[in-house]
Amino acid sequence: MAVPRPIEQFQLGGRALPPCAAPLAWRVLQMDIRGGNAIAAFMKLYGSYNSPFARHCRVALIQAGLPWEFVETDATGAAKRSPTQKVPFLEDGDLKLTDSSSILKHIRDRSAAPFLPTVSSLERYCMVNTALDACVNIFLLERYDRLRVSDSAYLTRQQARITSTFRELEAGPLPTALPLGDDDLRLACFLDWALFRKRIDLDEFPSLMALLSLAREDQAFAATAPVP
Ligand SMILES: N[C@@H](CCC(=O)N[C@@H](CS)C(=O)NCC(=O)O)C(=O)O
Repeated sequence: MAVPRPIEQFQLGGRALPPCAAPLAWRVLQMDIRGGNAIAAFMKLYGSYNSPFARHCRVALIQAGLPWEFVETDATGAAKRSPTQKVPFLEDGDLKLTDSSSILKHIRDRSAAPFLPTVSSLERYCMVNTALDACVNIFLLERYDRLRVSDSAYLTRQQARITSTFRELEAGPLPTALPLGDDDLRLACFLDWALFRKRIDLDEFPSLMALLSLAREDQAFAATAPVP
């Protein structure tokens, strides 16, 4: 049986509206009347609930407190609507963004919040992303082509990349208090997804597990947890 999903599309100021209030609020939110012209005032994020990239964008949207809609989209939908054929992608009026990083930059800008303000935070975010891409690549090859890491020299290299990145991140420094920056949020989205998909074992990486536990104390992060 299908598991009911949280109604994120009716977020207002970070609070989910009850379903009965949502349709009216939804219509009101769509309109920003200026000089008699109605303009769209909400963003549409296309993605899947369990994508770690889309989750990071959902966390940022909840934190920003801006009106937005989540449009659940599978690989076929992504192939039709985005040139990269990946999720997430975002529409904000005429603006179309096809990567979680540009989406995050846009959301943070719209809410006057910083996005990876230092070279070291950008570097850390990129490093995490490289390992996350490798892990998603391994996962999708297994799912689509039944290809296992042990069957492929390149996938063995991808797996080694993930392990060496985790070792580097485990050595720290890691944050001990909220709020997390986008580098650590990306890492937490990665770790939670990889545990959910049984891609990693964090026994060897207690500091990374501590970071994930800290992230789970964040309301927006907790509200967007992967759903089996
Ligand atoms: N660089 C992209 C990566 C997004 C990505 O890999 N998304 C996965 C889902 S988690 C996807 O759509 N994969 C489909 C495919 O590879 O065909 C981003 O940051 O948004």
